[in-house]
Amino acid sequence: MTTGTNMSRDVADQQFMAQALELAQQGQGSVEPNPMVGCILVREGAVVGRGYHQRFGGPHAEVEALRDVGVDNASGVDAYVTLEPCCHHGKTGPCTQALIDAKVARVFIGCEDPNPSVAGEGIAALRQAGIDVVTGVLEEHARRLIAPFAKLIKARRPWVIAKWAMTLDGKIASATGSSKWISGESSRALVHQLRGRVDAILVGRRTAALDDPLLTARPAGPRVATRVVLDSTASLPTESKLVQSIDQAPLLVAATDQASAEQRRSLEDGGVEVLTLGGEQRGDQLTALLEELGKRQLTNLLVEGGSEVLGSLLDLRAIDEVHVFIAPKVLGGAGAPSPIGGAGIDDMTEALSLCEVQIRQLGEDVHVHGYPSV
Ligand code: AOF
Ligand code: ZN
Repeated sequence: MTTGTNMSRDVADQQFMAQALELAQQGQGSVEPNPMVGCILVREGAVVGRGYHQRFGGPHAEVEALRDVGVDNASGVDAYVTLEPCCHHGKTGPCTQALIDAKVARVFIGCEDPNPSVAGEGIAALRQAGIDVVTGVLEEHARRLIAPFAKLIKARRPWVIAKWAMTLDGKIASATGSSKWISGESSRALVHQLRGRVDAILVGRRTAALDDPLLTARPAGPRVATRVVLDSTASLPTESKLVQSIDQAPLLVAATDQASAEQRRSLEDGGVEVLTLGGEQRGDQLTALLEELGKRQLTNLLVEGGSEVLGSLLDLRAIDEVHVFIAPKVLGGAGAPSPIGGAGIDDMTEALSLCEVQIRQLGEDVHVHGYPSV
């Protein structure tokens, strides 16, 4: 049975871990393909040091926090780290050694590091040095924070974020293709924030033709995403805004062997990279694309439509996170497209359902965010 004192002790531990998790989030968009990590140092119930992994290749959270308190003043502190401290020599030295050298008393950990060079060995190294280690503090939150990193490390594919905006009657454009704008300004601002922190943004050829989008983040975020168009024949016009804005962000056209050498060359002359995806079916080609993006260490992929691409991703069960914006507008029209095409799911009991759902109002729109349950 948990005693009263232990109970309040646990609550305090969770509160410190919650602070570390919040701190970690500040690295979002700057640390990938590394994980976001935060660290809080506590002495006698008071926070004395804070740190987070700020940018890829930079010092780890624990080192930042030790520097914050002063390495020589850290003896006897408790460290709250959202991720198991590393024990390997990467771009920086092992954090386990930094904590041991600083003589911290105890280490509280959110979740294990899925990186095979760490994977429990960091915890073991700390214990071996006689440090008290408590694992699994706010573990679900800690895992959620590093889910894209874990996906890239384990599946070698990016984390797929599907986004769409639709009317109350579930349309993403009118029957004639008009779609500007379904969602309001606040919703679009959130999409620009997403664009500014992901590694790549994917659209289908038809969406690129109909909307002629730029797919850049305005205002710019911490990261410039590579724009990707799924375009089997590489027929994206060189006059399109995507090609014309090549100096603002890289553009990758994911074609197949159906693309003529001439089409390729005209895009390549405009500074576009043209990729040839293997596979007969759309699904196989998309899988090949995800694998290629994973090889390039791209952690987060935002998919902005259209319904064919999102449909294929749903059919592949390849969607990891969903942002939907529902505008209080009605378009009607039997021929007006809905957000997700593809083969779809036959049985209602098999429908993709979201978990950890958050619903909020953004201007006049409703924003639904969640993760497909596995
Ligand atoms: C930690 N604290 O703040 C982070 C960790 O190439 P490096 O040296 O930056 O190491 C990257 C790996 O270290 C990364 O794959 C993950 O396993 C771990 N990240 N570990 O103790 C941190 N960012
Ligand atoms: Zn480290």
